[in-house]
Amino acid sequence: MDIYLLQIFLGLMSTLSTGQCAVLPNLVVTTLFKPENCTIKSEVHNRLVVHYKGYLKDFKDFDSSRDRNNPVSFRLGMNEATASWDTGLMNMCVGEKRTLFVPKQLVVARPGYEFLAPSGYDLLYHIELLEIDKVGPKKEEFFKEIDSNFDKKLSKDEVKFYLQKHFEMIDTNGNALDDNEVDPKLLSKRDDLIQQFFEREDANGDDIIDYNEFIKPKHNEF
Ligand SMILES: [Ca+2]
Ligand SMILES: [Ca+2]
Repeated sequence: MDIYLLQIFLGLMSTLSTGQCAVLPNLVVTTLFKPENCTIKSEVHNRLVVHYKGYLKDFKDFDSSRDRNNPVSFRLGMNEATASWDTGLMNMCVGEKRTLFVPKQLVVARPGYEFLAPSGYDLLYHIELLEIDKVGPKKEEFFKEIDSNFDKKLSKDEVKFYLQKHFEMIDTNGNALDDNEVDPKLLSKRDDLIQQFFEREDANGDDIIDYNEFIKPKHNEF
């Protein structure tokens, strides 16, 4: 990403809000493997990327991200995936493996994550933490700021509008402008910036950055 665009974007990101974690007394969390190097641990707000396998009571698996070769990403402690994951995957380090036993009365799947938690069954998950993205919540706020029609997709027009809005408030040195005067240097860069932004974030090249494309951690993240 263009460093200048990055500076603008980072500067506009909102501060973090506070997340809450429910206490689930009947959830049984067992650590199967803990790497020796375990200094960075998962906390509320972090975006986690995990592989999991979910089993019903009879040990028949109902779902597996490994079989699909497609890990699941969610924000910890933010009521995104399931209540049991919000609680059971705290203080975990990359490479660590846990099982979570979730009695059926605690099985709650959030919208968009229904595949993780069939209701009416006791569930057992085998989970491996692949990545911790500490900037996840900032990206979340940023996405919402650009997504003016709230459809969880960013169009080029929305990004253009967003940049335009902020170009009217800032000059090339990052100083505030008076009277909605737009710096022509910024305007001349706008289409290039949008192009670079889409090259980076629009993984499937359909000219729409959907929510999952955007929040998926990139290896050269910020
Ligand atoms: Ca949108
Ligand atoms: Ca796309």
